[in-house]
Amino acid sequence: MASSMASPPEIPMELHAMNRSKVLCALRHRLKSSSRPLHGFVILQGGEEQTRYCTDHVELFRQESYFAYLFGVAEPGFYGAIDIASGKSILFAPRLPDEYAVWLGEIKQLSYFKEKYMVSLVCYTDEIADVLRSHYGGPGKPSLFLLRGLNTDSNKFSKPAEFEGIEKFQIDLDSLHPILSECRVVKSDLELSLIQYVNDISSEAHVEVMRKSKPGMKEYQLESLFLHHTYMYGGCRHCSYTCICATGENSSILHYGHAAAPNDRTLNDGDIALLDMGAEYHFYGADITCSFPVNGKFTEDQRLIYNAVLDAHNAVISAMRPGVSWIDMHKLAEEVILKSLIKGGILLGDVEDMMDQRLGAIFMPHGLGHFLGIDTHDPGGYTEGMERPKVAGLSSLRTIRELQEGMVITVEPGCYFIDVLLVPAMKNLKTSGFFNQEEISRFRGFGGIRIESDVHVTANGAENLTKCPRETSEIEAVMAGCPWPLPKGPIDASDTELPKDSIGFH
Ligand SMILES: [Mn+2]
Repeated sequence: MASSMASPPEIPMELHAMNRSKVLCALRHRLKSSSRPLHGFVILQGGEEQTRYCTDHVELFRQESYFAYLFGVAEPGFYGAIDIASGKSILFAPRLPDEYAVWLGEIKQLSYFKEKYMVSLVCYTDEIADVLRSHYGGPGKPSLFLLRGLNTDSNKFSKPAEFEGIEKFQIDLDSLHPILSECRVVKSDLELSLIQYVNDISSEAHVEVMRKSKPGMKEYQLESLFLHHTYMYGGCRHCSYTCICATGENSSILHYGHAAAPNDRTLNDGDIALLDMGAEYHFYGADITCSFPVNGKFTEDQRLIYNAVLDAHNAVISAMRPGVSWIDMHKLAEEVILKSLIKGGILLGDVEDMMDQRLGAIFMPHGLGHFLGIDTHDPGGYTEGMERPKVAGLSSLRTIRELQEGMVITVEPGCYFIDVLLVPAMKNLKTSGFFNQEEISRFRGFGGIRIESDVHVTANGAENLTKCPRETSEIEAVMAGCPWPLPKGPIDASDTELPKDSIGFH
């Protein structure tokens, strides 16, 4: 019977009260610096429950992320406001029909939400305009600061709040989004402790999956083991994103696991597995990738590519600290990987020339990492006026910012053998000379390796929140039955040959 060293923590609602004061403080500062009055309201509309197409099948609700950040409300159909003058926060709950009590349970009193969510006042959503006007102490029409802005990962816009009577207010659509997004970039200690918790339970689940993987299984069984562990022992009902459980050559498909490629391949002896899976707890998520051989022993080729990626992962984390440019970290990862491929005899020539020709992007077409928090791709990667780089590889970066204390960012270098990139590069006159054609042919169909950890930028360095086996020796030991974390002292190979049943993994 599997068990867990982590257990679901109490949910700290003061986390959201602190988020509100942070946003209020930043907004007041902005208003003051442009000589605008410190009156009006921030108002956000929470998420609505959705049904499946034309049916009455209700999808499991997950709160909209900006609303979750400010109010921590789990239920659908709410609005939330912050009074800029007084700092008071007001929640608006939907007025539920009497039948709700028959089908969906007790209709909660407003006082229940006031206590649960630590706000100054709770009213109904059909009272928004009246309540806001009655709380307004300033002259003229009260201003409303609504959330409208571009998500630079999806290219979609957030939806500004709409409610009856909104025309009686002065609308500001531009001020809030950049301020709120920026507040989400730097994490508080309470946010960090939730992100640490989802990392702990997700790391543990990855180890559980590693231990149970063997040839003959299906990829979806690995997904199922992960989901079971994080829900059963971690109380994580949601995961941060759809699990990517790619094995064999699927491991070079960057976003494998979608409906058209549903983690349904059978694992073969000798395959590499690339598992990108993360749990979510009280809106905050983990984003972790482990790569390992499904039979528990790295081949020489797998070890070469794996260590190239691990060296890049470790070099980046060692170099991370406030003030460091993320573009430089991306290039550092590319350089470490290219140097390893040269050393391994797969590439020929000078690493500087390869960097000039952007050869790194052939093997790692995605960006090095992204902000992480309530969203897997947390906002704030590009601030106003920042433009995406145009060149290959760097154009995939979800942020190009300098690191700052309190940021949480994923470090996820990878090395993949993707035919649609590799074949043209091997033919291109500018890059063909870099390839040892004989050696690289062995890697066609190899798939790829990614190692992804969630890293907190500290005052003078960085702290890795992810606690998975990373060295090849650690992975082999854990897959052979060693406990994790490994007992102190050198790994003794004879200890690792215990049959799995004898130490209770089933
Ligand atoms: Mn990621």
